[in-house]
Amino acid sequence: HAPAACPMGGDAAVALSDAPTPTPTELDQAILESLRYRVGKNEAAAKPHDWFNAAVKALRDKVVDAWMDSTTRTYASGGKRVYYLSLEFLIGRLLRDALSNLGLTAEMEAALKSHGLDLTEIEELEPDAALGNGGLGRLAACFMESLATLDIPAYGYGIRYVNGMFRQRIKDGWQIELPETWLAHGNPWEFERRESNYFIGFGGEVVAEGDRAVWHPAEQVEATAVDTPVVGWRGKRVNTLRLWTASALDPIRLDAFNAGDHMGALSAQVRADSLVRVLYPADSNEAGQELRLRQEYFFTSASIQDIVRRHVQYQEDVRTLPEEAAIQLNDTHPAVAVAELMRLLIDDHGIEFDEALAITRGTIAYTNHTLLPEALETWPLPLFERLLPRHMQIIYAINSRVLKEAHKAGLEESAVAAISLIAEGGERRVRMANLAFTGAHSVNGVAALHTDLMKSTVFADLHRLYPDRINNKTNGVTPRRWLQQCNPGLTSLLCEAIGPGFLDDTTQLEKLDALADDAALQERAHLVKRQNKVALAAHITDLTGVRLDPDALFDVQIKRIHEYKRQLLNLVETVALYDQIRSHPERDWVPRVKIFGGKAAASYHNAKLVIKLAGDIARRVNADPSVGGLLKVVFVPNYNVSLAERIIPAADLSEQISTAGMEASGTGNMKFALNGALTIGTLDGANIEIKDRVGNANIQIFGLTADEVAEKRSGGYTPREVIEGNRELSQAVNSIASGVFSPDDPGRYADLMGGLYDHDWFMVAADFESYSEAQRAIDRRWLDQAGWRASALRNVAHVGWFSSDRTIGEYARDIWGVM
Ligand code: GPQ
Repeated sequence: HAPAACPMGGDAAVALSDAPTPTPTELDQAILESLRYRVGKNEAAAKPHDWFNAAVKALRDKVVDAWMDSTTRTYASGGKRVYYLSLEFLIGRLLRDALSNLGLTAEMEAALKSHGLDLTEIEELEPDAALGNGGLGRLAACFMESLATLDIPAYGYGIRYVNGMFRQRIKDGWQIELPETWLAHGNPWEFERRESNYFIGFGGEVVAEGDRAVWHPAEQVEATAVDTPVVGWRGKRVNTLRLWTASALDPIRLDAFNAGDHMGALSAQVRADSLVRVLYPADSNEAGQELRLRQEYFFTSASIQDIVRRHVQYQEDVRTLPEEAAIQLNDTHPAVAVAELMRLLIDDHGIEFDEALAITRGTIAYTNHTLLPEALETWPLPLFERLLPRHMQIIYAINSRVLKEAHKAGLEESAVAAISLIAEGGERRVRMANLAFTGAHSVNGVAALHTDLMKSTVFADLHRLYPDRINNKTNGVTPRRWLQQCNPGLTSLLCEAIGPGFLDDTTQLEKLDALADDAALQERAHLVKRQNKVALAAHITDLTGVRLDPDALFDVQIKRIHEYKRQLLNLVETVALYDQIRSHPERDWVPRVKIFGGKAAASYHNAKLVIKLAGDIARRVNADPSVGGLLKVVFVPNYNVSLAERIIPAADLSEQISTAGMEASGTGNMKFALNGALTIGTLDGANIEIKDRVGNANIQIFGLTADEVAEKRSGGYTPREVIEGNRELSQAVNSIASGVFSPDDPGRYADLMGGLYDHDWFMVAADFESYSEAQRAIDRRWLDQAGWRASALRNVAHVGWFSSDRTIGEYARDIWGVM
């Protein structure tokens, strides 16, 4: 899969830090040695999985060489380090990534081939590291790669979940959640660091000893570091992703065991294990259980202790922390870092409260990823106080400073109440977003609209008090994984067309604009896309049995299932289209394949129902001879990073149709455009910035704006009238509601459709007509193939700005003060 025409293809242009690029025989030698001495097999006995392990371990040695170089350089230069704290890292596979970034793909291919093995088949043996839910976790993974690429000394900190994102099975159309077991065959990439361990306390009490507060936790667990190297583009730098695992201080109580209580003897270890056992599958919605708060504190405390230890070991004076360390909080999941750092500064280092707060603010910055009220973390105060009594004291003390400032600034009572770290009225709760905001020097949103809405809605009063704190950092995606690695055909073509400069600077993709009308280039880009579609179609047939026509328009919506993302709008329009095709078979319909994929949180009833509805529609439509293959619908099970890497390069149309004002940014939107798909989307999140760059002629925008949504919600929106006033819409909604697609259970969708009539919070009815017109406009664009292909090329040309290298460059300059 190495693009032949590209200098990167043979990886000849890749300059490794020091080490000379090994010839195939050297790498082959290393693999054979690794097979023998680390896997313990010879060639005759080796199974494919043994070869996979041997190949990774041989490659890992090259990674380690560059890793040591990077670490030595960092310690020698003494430069500021960046720490990215995230409860999620949605990494996917690493073999292709490491090979490509080190420039060893061709060598590995040749080495494996000499043993009759195919690299693409070996790659398939690697499980996805799925330690994240969706966009937030994937962003963290893209950022780690860009930090290494930009040669910024950085550590990612998170949890080494034993079970990552659940595996989704579709049984009779319903989602079933199965445990995911990525570590079942070991993890050849990681290094356990038994010497890097910390005690993490929970519960107990705080006692005054003189003028010091001393926390005596009732319970302690030990956090141990497990490190994974993160290779940047061209292997310039290798950084560390440090994930924590947990163990009991006393793994077995022998007295209890000997007395016959075999389970009780192990209970401390079981409790510790539970901390790192499973990723909460909640995405943009609350997971308000105690175990979640324990997970958050466990990994945050271990990380902050590690950061402070590293600092004092080399700098002695803890007061210089802000000059040497920048801590970025990925959403509020690690927001307790504010109180934890304060605790260490005050209780362990004897620093006064106000100075501790200044140091904390100088070090910490916070990224917000949603405005959805149900996703803003708050914890019942009694729970928080029971689990973290010392932190609760510190939070009260911060709050008292902040509220005094608010009064001094002359803010009215309602504003002061909104700013408080404690929500009053009803059950008192600790507001993690307010804690993060007040404990940080920078608070950023992830797209321009989102940042504006932060200022005018959820953080309006905090923004009045601290008007310089909120700033925007529009998200980005790594072009290595999301262009070079997932779409070698297009990468190779681009190298030929505009030269390889874009591999190091994606803004050079702009050169493609001048060539977008070139018929020969259009044809070649079309053939690349078609090849990708053929490959995807074969894969989907394997997974689902559904056969797809690679010449149809591939229309894709892949993302978590969420009402605000409006898979339902897409499905209702699909039903309307189905009706139209049957009523007017004589029209010049564009053959379409509607591809859906995504997971629903296990407890999210409507999201699970949407999956079932997609399956019900698919079964009916795909079997109907009267649509004559003009419409196919498929729900691809177990959507994950690896599946995204197959689907995105094969997409013609990217569905980014969230209710305006609700999708903070989106990042899938960027990946699709980078691979030459056109976007059909609302003026939401980063869609707006994509539109600004590709131009209105190369994107299909529809629907209400965020302001219009807010206005409609504030009164006078009657979805029933809208539905009844649109024949296509009411027909589609009524047919779903009355059981046309669910004859086995005709009432299945009655409530779901009833919700559209009665409140329609997500504006499905309000946006239907505009969406449906936009879809017909897409059909017209498709019928003009030259126009479509030029638009596709212009999308690629103008979205280089959405590289996470650009995003990380902005964080580095504006927030962290590195670079
Ligand atoms: N996002 Cl709060 C998640 O994926 N999970 C979450 O829990 C929250 C946000 C997403 C957000 O919905 C997208 O619009 C963003 O593009 C993404 O974070 C990265 O910022």
